Amino acid sequence: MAAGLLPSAGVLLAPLLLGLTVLSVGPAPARALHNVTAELFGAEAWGTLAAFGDLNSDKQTDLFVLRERNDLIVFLADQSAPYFKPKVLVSLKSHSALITSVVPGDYDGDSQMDVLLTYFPQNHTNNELGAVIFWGQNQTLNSKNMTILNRTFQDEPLIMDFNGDLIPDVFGITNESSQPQILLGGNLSWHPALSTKSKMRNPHSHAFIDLTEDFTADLFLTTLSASNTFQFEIWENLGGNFSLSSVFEKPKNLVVVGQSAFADFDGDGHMDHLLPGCEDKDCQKSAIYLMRSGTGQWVPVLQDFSSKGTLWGFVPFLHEEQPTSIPIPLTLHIGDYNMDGYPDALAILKNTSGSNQQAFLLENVPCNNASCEEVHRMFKVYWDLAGLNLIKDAMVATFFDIYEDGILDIIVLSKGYTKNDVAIHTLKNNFEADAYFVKVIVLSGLCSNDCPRKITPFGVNQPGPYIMYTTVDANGYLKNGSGYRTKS
Ligand SMILES: *[C@@H]1O[C@H](CO)[C@@H](O)[C@H](O)[C@H]1NC(C)=O
Ligand SMILES: *[C@@H]1O[C@H](CO)[C@@H](O)[C@H](O)[C@H]1NC(C)=O
Ligand SMILES: *[C@@H]1O[C@H](CO)[C@@H](O)[C@H](O)[C@H]1NC(C)=O
Ligand SMILES: *[C@@H]1O[C@H](CO)[C@@H](O)[C@H](O)[C@H]1NC(C)=O
Ligand SMILES: *[C@@H]1O[C@H](CO)[C@@H](O)[C@H](O)[C@H]1NC(C)=O
Ligand SMILES: *[C@@H]1O[C@H](CO)[C@@H](O)[C@H](O)[C@H]1NC(C)=O
Ligand SMILES: *[C@@H]1O[C@H](CO)[C@@H](O)[C@H](O)[C@H]1NC(C)=O
Ligand SMILES: *[C@@H]1O[C@H](CO)[C@@H](O)[C@H](O)[C@H]1NC(C)=O
Ligand SMILES: *[C@@H]1O[C@H](CO)[C@@H](O)[C@H](O)[C@H]1NC(C)=O
Ligand SMILES: *[C@@H]1O[C@H](CO)[C@@H](O)[C@H](O)[C@H]1NC(C)=O
Ligand SMILES: *[C@@H]1O[C@H](CO)[C@@H](O)[C@H](O)[C@H]1NC(C)=O
Ligand SMILES: [Ca+2]
Ligand SMILES: [Ca+2]
Ligand SMILES: [Ca+2]
Repeated sequence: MAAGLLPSAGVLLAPLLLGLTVLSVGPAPARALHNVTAELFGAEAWGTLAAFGDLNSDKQTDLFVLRERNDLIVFLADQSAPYFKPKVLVSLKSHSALITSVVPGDYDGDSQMDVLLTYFPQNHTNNELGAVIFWGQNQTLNSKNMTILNRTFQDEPLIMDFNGDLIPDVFGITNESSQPQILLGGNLSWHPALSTKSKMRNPHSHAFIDLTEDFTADLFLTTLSASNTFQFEIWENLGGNFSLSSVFEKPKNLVVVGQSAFADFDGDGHMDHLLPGCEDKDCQKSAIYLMRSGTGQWVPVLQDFSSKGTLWGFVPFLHEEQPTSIPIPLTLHIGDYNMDGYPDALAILKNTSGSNQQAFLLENVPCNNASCEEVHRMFKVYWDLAGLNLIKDAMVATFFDIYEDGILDIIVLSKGYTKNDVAIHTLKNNFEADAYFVKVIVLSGLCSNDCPRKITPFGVNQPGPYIMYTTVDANGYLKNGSGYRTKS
């Protein structure tokens, strides 16, 4: 494989490589980011980009954006600039509800993408979340046809395929019981799920992902132990029955525990568990830990968060009574930015002595420190990546394949567009490699009687590798088996 050197005049960060064992044939680190916000959005680059999905079945990923906290606008991908146009609107304005999450999916199995919204109801007295499904029809959403679920949730529900019928189901603790419940997609019937006694962590970081390597997604739960410390449970999926297969603790040093992310960090073909967090409650001392598949041991893969005299740290999650913006948990967004087979990450860090917070690219590089020896890899932060460093007050950064060319680009949301809304920034990754790359899109292949334009069914987003701000995957594309393309 030829190393993909960048053709364009990016800002060279070569000095940052000094001191590292540079791979002899490894691709050069990516370094050029181009602001393509105007060409993608025109003057419409604002609102909380909350989810991705192909709403109109044209095989182009569309963007689900929240505005004013109670409108959902779907930007459909288009052939001409601006490449994303606001076309579909559904609103909870008349309910005065504050939308908190958006999960596209086909909840009734008719091959039309629907969308599930969770929200704080008007005058909510507790912190329970309502949920509503807007039904898809004719490759769009019918703003008048919705089903309000008759239970509320303690936390954002997890969307997963509980019973293996390829129709997404809704998992969470509801107001009816302390036992987790599942709302089965299709006939929308509630059933108790799992007989766990554990309390769920809030915000949770549950995931529906194959951790036992049998090509069936298992249930990963973030819970509290009897002594109230954070722990993780893996419920193995055996033909649709979930049984507890392992429980393990958080790294001892972490006081603030972020959202778990899964990726094949060391490139051995097995899915590893990444966990960002802080060793003190104010996040003056941040860290990222890794538990390699099957080891049961946490190993730090990033501990040094200082750059040129400034100490950076993760932004701890704050529970607010009446949040003015969507609360963002402490999260890593994973994606192989430079296509070397090793997953990289994006994180939001704040200046621990100032107020600015910024998005940073964390590149997965060979380990150069005794602390990460066991896993052979670690994260290196690009402190001055041109493009990212211009965006002040960043709140979320995620990878997204904007032009669907197999190269991951970056989307950043930043505060301050208006009082209630954020600005959207899109940065094109100019990394170009002649690397072999196959994009696998995960589809249900379900297509009953309303198949779009008589084409082969393309399906809709599937839970498991779906993207939501609390989970892990860029664009919702499945990697082979457990992870990323290994080096060729
Ligand atoms: C990107 O371009 C948009 C539109 O031209 C502009 O408003 C924005 O400030 C630019 N962002 C950065 C970080 O340069
Ligand atoms: C919500 O609160 C407002 C003002 O406090 C009140 O006028 C309104 O009737 C309440 N709505 C409901 C549904 O309770
Ligand atoms: C779907 O679209 C077709 C053509 O635009 C229209 O005739 C039909 O009434 C629509 N159906 C629904 C349920 O909106
Ligand atoms: C509402 O959506 C459901 C699910 O797609 C569909 O079965 C029903 O016919 C729709 N109702 C109306 C009034 O369009
Ligand atoms: C919720 O709705 C379902 C049908 O959609 C019904 O069977 C069930 O009894 C309702 N539950 C409550 C608590 O109202
Ligand atoms: C649960 O919430 C639903 C919707 O708000 C409500 O109708 C139902 O009465 C609640 N059930 C309990 C047990 O509080
Ligand atoms: C709904 O569907 C599930 C799975 O297909 C089935 O187990 C359940 O009995 C059905 N419930 C109702 C009320 O039809
Ligand atoms: C799942 O559990 C049900 C009820 O306990 C049982 O009937 C069924 O055989 C189990 N299926 C598998 C694959 O273990
Ligand atoms: C971090 O904040 C301190 C205090 O406001 C400031 O002096 C320093 O320049 C900031 N660092 C960066 C990189 O902005
Ligand atoms: C190397 O590891 C030590 C702990 O073993 C840690 O304190 C230090 O920050 C690490 N250095 C780098 C550059 O990550
Ligand atoms: C993809 O997964 C299959 C099944 O486990 C495995 O045999 C194959 O080596 C994997 N390919 C790569 C490139 O990881
Ligand atoms: Ca549907
Ligand atoms: Ca299902
Ligand atoms: Ca990489």
